[in-house]
Amino acid sequence: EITQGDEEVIVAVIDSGVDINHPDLRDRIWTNPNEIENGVDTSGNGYVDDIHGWDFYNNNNSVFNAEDGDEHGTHVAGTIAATKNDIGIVGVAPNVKIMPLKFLGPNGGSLSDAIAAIEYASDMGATIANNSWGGGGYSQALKDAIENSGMLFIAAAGNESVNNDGGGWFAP
Ligand SMILES: [Ca+2]
Ligand SMILES: [Ca+2]
Ligand SMILES: [Ca+2]
Repeated sequence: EITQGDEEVIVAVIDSGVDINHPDLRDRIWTNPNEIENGVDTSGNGYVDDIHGWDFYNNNNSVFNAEDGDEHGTHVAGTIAATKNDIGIVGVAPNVKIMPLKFLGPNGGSLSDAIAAIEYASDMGATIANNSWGGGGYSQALKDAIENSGMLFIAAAGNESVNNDGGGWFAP
């Protein structure tokens, strides 16, 4: 009676990579309508062949790398939008589309990549960004990117039972 989401709603998963071929996710992955796989930036957004998002960690269009341990982004994507079928799980909004934006790898991620991912999500039509990560100190650049994105910005909270209002630390 509330909502299960809509195909028109794009949720950016800014995280480690997302297994876009997972049977519970493959029908839920966003596709860049203006990009084709041909070795050039067809869509003109500065990213070559960004068919299903971008890997800011490795700086390429492969949004899932098993060797990088891309489990967390896959898990998060499933919690959001795993397909309503007879296998696996069902996400909280199984009708939305997931835009995989990887910026975390085996050694974490960089602030500049996080900001680039936020800007990409906003520019490419995501209206919601899921950010199940944290760490580092206050960043005016990150705050500005979030404020300028116009997206509903979902952030991790409650990890390690820490009060985020107190400036706690939490791992991705
Ligand atoms: Ca492109
Ligand atoms: Ca292309
Ligand atoms: Ca399922």
